[in-house]
Amino acid sequence: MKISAVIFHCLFLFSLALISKNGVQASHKVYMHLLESVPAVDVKQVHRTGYHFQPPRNWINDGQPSDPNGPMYFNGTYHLFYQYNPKGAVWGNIVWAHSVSKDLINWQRLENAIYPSKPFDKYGCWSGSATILPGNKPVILYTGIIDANNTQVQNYAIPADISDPYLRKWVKPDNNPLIVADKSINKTAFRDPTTAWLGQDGRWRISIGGRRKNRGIAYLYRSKDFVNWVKAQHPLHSTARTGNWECPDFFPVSAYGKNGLEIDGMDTLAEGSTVGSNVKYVLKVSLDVTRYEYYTLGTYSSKTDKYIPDKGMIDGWNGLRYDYGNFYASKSFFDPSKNRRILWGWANESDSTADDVKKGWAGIQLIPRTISLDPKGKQLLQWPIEEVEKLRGKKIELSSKKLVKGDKVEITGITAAQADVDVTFSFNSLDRAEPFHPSWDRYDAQKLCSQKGSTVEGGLGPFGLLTLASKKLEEYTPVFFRVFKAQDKPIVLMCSDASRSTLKDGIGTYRPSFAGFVDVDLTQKKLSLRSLIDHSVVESFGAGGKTCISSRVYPTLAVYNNAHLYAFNNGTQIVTIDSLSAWSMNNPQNMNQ
Ligand code: DQQ
Repeated sequence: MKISAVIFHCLFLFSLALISKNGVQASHKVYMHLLESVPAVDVKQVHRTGYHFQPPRNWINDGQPSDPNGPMYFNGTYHLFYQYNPKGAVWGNIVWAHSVSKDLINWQRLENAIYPSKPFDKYGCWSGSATILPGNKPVILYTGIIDANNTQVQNYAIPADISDPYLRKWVKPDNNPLIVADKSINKTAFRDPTTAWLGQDGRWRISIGGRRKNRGIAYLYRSKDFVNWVKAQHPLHSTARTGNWECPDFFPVSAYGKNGLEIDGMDTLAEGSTVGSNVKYVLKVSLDVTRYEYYTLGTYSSKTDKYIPDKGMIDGWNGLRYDYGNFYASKSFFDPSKNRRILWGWANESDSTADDVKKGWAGIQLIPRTISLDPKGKQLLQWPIEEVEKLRGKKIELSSKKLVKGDKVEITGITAAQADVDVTFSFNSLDRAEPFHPSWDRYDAQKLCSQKGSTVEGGLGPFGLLTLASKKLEEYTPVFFRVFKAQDKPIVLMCSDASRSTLKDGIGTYRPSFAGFVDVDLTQKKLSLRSLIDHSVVESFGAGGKTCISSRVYPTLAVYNNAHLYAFNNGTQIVTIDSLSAWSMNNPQNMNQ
């Protein structure tokens, strides 16, 4: 076993040892001593985002939002629920907070929708999903915590008044819980029910995340009436040595075009003569041990009720990730108003817990993304929803700008701390690309990025953007590509490197050199990059959304008007900025106020 693999293995065993210490599956860190403290409402604003979703500024105190829950579009309104601690900026006291929007940009905060109040959720209302039942009736399935040992059951909630356009109040009927763990299930790792789908036999299905020893499991339950649920003999899917699966998400994607598909009746669609092989299925799981989200593409039919990943898919820690940075507990939903599937993900802070308490807030929701199948059928494409473009203000453009080795061009005239940048780079040749050393790990992009950072001279690359940069580059977060030669085809590395993002004292601040490989065809000799920059977050989409990386960073100099944006090249191969558009981004009218 290679040293890195040994270290990884040890870390895994160590994590499992922690997990099994009291038999409770860890999820969020619990800071008991901070749960009751309500910080003064002196919210530190400097790293607060402008156009990302955070609870409004003066909502008692800002608390900590985490997992997006039960997103749905109902009667012309988007609903976003999310895990929320109403009492402080650390995880705990979990309720379902609720916000609504007409356009996914401007949000109105409502009262908490689901909160502990009954024996079946007395110790917490954890993550779950919404399903719209026939007759246009929304129902929420969520995990209730019933005791101090974290025993998990599955509950449902329905709107108290279906005619209320905002569905403000939710009731939790007395026939809850709907599902309790049987003896074969670890009841402290049994949570996060998916949106339900209907099989051809007319029965509903849901999946619930968990683990048996180290095997990650997506349990499958069926029901005729949505009330009585029976565990299927075989799970929807499971994978050895992946640890606990949280927040599973299971949905169909169209094999052609960008339109999303409903989950409801999804395998009828797949097997119907008109659609048939035009559908693929996605199973995403949030791996508690690595805190990344992995997905596979595969086949499914409600006759077998098994999801089978396609040949060649890596089903485990080396698999495809939604995002190679800070992005977790995501959930998708079908938006019938625009025939698209939308993905919401949560980005936690990368600063210390003490910083979060001082700021009075922690955690943001990343910009929702449309999700579709890449035309080659081997990966997904993610792209910021088109609505975010409504926030674009002043625009500047650049084209045909050559960057020789060492060049750094400032993109001026926009608010670099709150911006949207879309750039396409081109190059004449791949000849100068460095060879990919056989000893390098094809799956450890992050390690490679930490060794070959943006200042390490290369052949083709590093080139890209320096975001949230101070004037003299004491601080910056580079987002860049580096191309390597390999036997079969070039290997493209994409990095979002937080290692020099702040001068702040290092203690407790996580500054990873996040990175992923980009499976892209370089025949056209072009690479595109879009970055959404918002004070303490940089969300980047490589090659049209094939590889996405989100970083949380805390500059001290590169803030507000002192933040700068550059395009750079530190490779010997000349690179041209074919086209670059950058916009100042406005704040939504009534979000984060
Ligand atoms: N967060 C929730 C759990 C879920 C985890 C608790 C993922 O339901 O597994 O707040 O971040």
